[in-house]
Amino acid sequence: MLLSSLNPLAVAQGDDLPDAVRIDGHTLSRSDIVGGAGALARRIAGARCVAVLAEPTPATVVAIVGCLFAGVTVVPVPPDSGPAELAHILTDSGAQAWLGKAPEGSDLPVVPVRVNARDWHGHPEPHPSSTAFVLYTSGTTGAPKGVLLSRRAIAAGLDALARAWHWTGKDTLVHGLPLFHVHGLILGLLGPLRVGSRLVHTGKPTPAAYAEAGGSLYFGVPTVWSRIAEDEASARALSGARLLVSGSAPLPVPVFEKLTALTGLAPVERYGMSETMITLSTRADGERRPGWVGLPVEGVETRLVAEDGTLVPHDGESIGGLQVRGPMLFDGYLNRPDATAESWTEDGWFVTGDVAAIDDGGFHRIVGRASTDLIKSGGYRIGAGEVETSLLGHPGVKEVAVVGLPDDDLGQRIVAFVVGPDTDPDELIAHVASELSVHKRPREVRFVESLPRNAMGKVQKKLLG
Ligand code: MLC
Ligand code: AMP
Repeated sequence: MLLSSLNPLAVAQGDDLPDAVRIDGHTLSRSDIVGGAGALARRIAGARCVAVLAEPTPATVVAIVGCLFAGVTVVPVPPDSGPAELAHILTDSGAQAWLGKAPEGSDLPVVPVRVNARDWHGHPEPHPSSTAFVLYTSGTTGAPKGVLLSRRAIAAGLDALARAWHWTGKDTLVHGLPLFHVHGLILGLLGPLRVGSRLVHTGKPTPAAYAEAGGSLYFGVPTVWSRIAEDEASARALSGARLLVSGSAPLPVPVFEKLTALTGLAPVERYGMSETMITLSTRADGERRPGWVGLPVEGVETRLVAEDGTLVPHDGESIGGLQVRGPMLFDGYLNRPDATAESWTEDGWFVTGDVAAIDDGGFHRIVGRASTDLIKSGGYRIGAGEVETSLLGHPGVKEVAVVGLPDDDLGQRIVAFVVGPDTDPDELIAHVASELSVHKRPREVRFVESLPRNAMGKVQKKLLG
């Protein structure tokens, strides 16, 4: 049964489920999670905001649910954050402590998470408008921005997906995605806890681990599905599942087709953002069309707007900037009223920055990003500007342009075009890794005499490749 508020554990009200969550070789029952989180919630009650190093472990599950019980905002931190990124996330969010493990060198206090502690007292339900999470995500330039997600938005977003995918307590969800983004954390952890299904977290999303898990519902980014489609035995092992769901980046049509042929299941593709959760999806009981992401989920409205501000017709061909509104949208970027204001139209629509087409039946096709400066690699969103700033801090780099070039495995791979004396490319890649998280490293560095610029001096990234 779905709840109208965000009681994160609808399951707290049902029967116990001995294997509610399997993660990192451990099995947690519903009562393990409720009792452990309850004990933690008592200890942190009154705190405002804490950081959680989002490793896929039982401690992370208990920490996050404990915060939801206590009404404490969580900042999930990527475990591989480089020092510059980590310092920004902690300062910008104002996190008061680490809950559980802390990375080396951090001077914030640490509150231990005792997975085996138990407390069964209830907790007053925090206000639905309160901020459950600050999720850091890259913009085109500058440091990552903190996306404020309320309890209300998360509840609305998850309930809409449960309806679109017929997701119920009978399902076992399987995925191995990181627990610091909308996909792995909100959909992939809070989803099962709210819907009451089981979760098997595979640690890494490898084809073999997905094949072994025996689930009914699988989540993956396109890189994961493409690797599974290349591993026929693992793909065939998924044929007993109910739904294979892809999102976070475009699912290539050949991968859609190969997966369908091997598993007998046409994947469900859905579209979302950290700022909006999931707004478009094909349905468990509806058409699944390769290259298309389907219809708005419950409560969502969309429109396409041309550069001159006029509305674009829904003829399946004409393209425009995709704007959305709905109950699962974020409450703005933390400490960034400028960026928040820029992302909304005066009449209350969120400007996604993606370009799309809509057909006369309301089906949506995502054509790409309006800006070349947001790269999607392996489903991770990476701002070209952040990587360029890091590279410019290396003495061997005079000028640089970072772009995402097409890649069969990752969708896009990060390539840095560098003007400067020939330096060892690995040294430049290592320099980025010393400041930012692992997936922000360029895969390739190409040295060039100069960067293509227009008459205004702006680098023309579309000419690089
Ligand atoms: C990576 N490696 C590099 C490198 N980059 N080595 C040298 N130079 C570089 N530039 C290393 C990695 O550390 C790894 O090492 C090895 O190369 C393989 O890396 P990889 O090819 O990237 O594979 P992998 O690590 O397996 O990662 C692929 C992936 C991962 C698909 C598992 O990208 C992933 O988890 N993506 C999910 C992102 C996600 O959840 N996005 C959702 C955003 S929310 P080693 O030693 O570790 O093997 C959102 C909203 C929505 O978008 O709609 O959902
Ligand atoms: P993030 O903030 O990491 O959630 O990234 C959001 C971006 O991922 C969107 O703005 C899109 O560009 C992209 N995206 C997510 N899902 C899809 C999809 N199914 N097809 C194409 N792009 C997608």
